[in-house]
Amino acid sequence: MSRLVVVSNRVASPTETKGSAGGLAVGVFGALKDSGGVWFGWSGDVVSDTVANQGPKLEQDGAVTFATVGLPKKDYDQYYRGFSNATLWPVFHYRNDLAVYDREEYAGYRRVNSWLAHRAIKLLQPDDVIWVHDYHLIPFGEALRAEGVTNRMGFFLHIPFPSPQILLNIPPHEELVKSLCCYDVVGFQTPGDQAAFHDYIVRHAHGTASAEGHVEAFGRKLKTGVYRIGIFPDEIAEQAKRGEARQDVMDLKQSLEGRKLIMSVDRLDYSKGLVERFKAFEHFLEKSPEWRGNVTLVQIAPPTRSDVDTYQQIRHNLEYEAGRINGRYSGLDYTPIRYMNQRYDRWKLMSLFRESQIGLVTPLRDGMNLVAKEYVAAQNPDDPGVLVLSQFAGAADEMTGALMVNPHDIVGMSEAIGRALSMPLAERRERYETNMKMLRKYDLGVWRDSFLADLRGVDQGKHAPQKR
Ligand code: GDG
Repeated sequence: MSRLVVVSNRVASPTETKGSAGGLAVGVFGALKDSGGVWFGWSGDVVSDTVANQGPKLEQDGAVTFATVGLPKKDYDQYYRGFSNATLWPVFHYRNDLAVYDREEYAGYRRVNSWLAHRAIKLLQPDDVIWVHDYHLIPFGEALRAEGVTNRMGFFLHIPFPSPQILLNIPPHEELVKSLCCYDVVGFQTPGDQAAFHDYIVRHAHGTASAEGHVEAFGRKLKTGVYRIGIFPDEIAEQAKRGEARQDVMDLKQSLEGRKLIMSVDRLDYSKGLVERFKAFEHFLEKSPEWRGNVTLVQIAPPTRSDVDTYQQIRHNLEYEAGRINGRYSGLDYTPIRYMNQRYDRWKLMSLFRESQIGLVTPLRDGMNLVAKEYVAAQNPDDPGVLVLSQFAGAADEMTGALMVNPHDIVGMSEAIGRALSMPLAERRERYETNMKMLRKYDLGVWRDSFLADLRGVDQGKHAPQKR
């Protein structure tokens, strides 16, 4: 089997991959171990130009090489903080109102992609299969092609692909889609994302796209597909169960004094609908006085991208809302919302999920949302909690056993909380089983293997220079 080269914005270190990293890193690492290969990308460090140009730092773990580079401050600002996270992220999550566009940042985004591609070329072998991840690296494949790389190359988009009317807001939208067409396989999380891409191809790029995912545009042929990212449910169930008896979890249980628990875990991001969620919980307490003092919402929200302006704003809003609602409904021995702006160990999260009666996962827009899946997998099958899920998470396609909500409908979410809290055991079990079936059918291994099977199936000679 040919080697695999994975390229992602951030590369987990070998120790992280084995320890606290989420399922995704573990899943990708599994594929790398099977075929041998390289995981290439940014180390997460901001360094001087001299250090950045010293070449990738290499760490070996069995048949897998971790190759990382640091980024100079200007590149970090333009590529990561700028175009990736202040333009692409908001627009792809349908938040044009929060997006800024700056030509220099876009130039920096392309420049860094080309620079990264140059660094990666030295690590490549002729029949390596290259798998590029996410919105930071859309032009990476095109940059490799420009250097004459003819390997099979695939791209997976972890976040939503917006409908063309939204995408047109990004001035260089055509260049971005053209870059995507340089890959052999482009993967999306849901049929809706794939359809939005096809729609752009047909209506704005004068190309063709078939229902089977055969796309022709910009003089290129590629395959698109839907590859639903998943988890390994049994591993999570195991982790959640093992944590049950550990001190931190017992402490939490004790501090709840028999109250019902609602769990929410999200990176602190405006796409996750945190403020709306807090308001829905407030509305629930307002309309259901019998529940005041009897139910607690634990919101864990580790900070991310805190140097991008809009992220500071969401943090302030959330702190304000938590304070306001707690001011209104707290008692001497009761705090309705426990809001933690910090990262917790993975096992702890899974055990807390298992202890809770509701998993409240209400993003305004989300590519998939793995927390929704982890919540279900962590439940005790004999007495499972209820997943309340936004219809705008990619996971909503599969998690049909969830109570589905529109995160803009505060009253609707508040009603769903009430319904979940009083749901009979038989219904909870039935909904849990429905969700578990899908988690098993589309687990992380299926995602990885189906994408790689399509990529490995591409004719390797496709991009070879024509002989005269
Ligand atoms: C992107 C897309 C898509 C969260 N807090 C802590 C922690 N987490 C873990 C969760 C979960 C992961 O991080 C978050 O994954 P999500 O899928 O929910 O969301 P994004 O980070 O936005 O991921 C998303 C995903 O890519 C995969 O394709 O589903 O739509 O936006 O695993 O458990 N882990 C630990 N401590 C925390 O405090 N250890």
